[in-house]
Amino acid sequence: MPSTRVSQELFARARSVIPGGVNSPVRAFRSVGGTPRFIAAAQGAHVLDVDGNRYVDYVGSWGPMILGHARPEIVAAAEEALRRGSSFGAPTEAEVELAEAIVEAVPGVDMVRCVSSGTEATMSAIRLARGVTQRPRILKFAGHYHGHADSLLASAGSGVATFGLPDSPGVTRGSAGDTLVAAWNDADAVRGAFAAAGETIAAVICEPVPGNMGVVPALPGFLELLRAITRDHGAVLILDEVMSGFRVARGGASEHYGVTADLVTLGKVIGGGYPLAAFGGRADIMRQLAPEGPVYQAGTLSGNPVAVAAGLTQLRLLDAEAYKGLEQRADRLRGGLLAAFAEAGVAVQIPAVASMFSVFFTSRPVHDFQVAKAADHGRYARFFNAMLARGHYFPPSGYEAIFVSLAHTTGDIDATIAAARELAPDLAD
Ligand code: KE4
Repeated sequence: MPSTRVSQELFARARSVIPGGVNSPVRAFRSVGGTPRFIAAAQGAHVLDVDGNRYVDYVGSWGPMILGHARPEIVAAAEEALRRGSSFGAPTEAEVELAEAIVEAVPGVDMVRCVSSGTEATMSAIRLARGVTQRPRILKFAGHYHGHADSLLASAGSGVATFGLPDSPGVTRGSAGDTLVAAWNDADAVRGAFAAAGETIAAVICEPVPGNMGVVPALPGFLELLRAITRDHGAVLILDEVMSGFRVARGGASEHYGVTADLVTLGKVIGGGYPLAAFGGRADIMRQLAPEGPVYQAGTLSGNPVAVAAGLTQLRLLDAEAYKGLEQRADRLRGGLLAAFAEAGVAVQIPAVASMFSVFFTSRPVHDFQVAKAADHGRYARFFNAMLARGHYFPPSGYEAIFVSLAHTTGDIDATIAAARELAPDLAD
């Protein structure tokens, strides 16, 4: 069993000065148990922890590292930008180039505003939608995560589309109360919400490829329903592509499904591993943003030159060949895992959209959060820890997406599959 002594020591130190010892909860390994690995370095498809253990990495910093870690072109671009100054609080040419690249790639995006996190992007898109429609309510879906803005930390009550209940202490009923929550893929719940309160709904927001309850694809026609019903009721359709943007296709899920939103939020891949996110969409809506319009939004480090240099370099390397290569890698890994579990008689679902997929230990097809939650997450924890011990770092939660990168070789993926075949019989009980 590889040593984790230094990670354990650091984790003990961290817990005395950082809540839970981490700067983001999922990193704490709470749902899989064990000691979070403190990472010392990363290169290509591999991460190295502080005890010297090397892993094939399928977390990829939760999405940004689509080209692998420390990609030379991105390192060089960031270094070059850094030497010219790290932050000016003033406009730069590179921000214009990044906005133009996003406008060119993402269907329906005429204008873009950069921010520093996905949470800022979705929070701002919601405010903009409420500002332009003068309506208070938003409709989201159970199991979808859009960052930690108050109005989006609302969980579903029982029943069809219910008014959101605060999903965290500190979120007031006031801020969650204007959030309607429906089950994903439940067309009747969406129709019911609009029939009951359509004229008060400013926006529908969804992850068009959910990746925060595991990957739970939209059923055929569901995204088209969201597009039609928002258009019919004068509501804004917001596709939260922070995770799926530039991941499932260059134009994200909008391109993959052929559904054009009014607003799109982006993050992760567009920052190349730096704090950079964005929201964009129809010009008539985006022009309502300050300073051109009355809807206020701002950010000290928005469009940061170093982050923009890295993100722009990453986007410029993501051509059609890149997406073909990503899907080949993901298909190989997914197929190998399915075969390994089938051979061992382990019931598993591995839903996928393009190169995004996740592993649910259940025999039931997973179409919404209820079924995702009913999967055997204890078995996922056993899978996670057994793979980690063998040098393969999957997401430390069954509610996350598995990411390959263009740096993963066939050898890396086949080694991961071999490890899964070896341990699958232990998961059969
Ligand atoms: P950030 O504020 O974490 O940059 O983005 C929030 C966000 C918004 N929308 C979607 C679809 C997202 O997936 C996210 C963040 N994703 C998580 C991964 N499940 C980030 C990892 C973490 O929370 O540490």
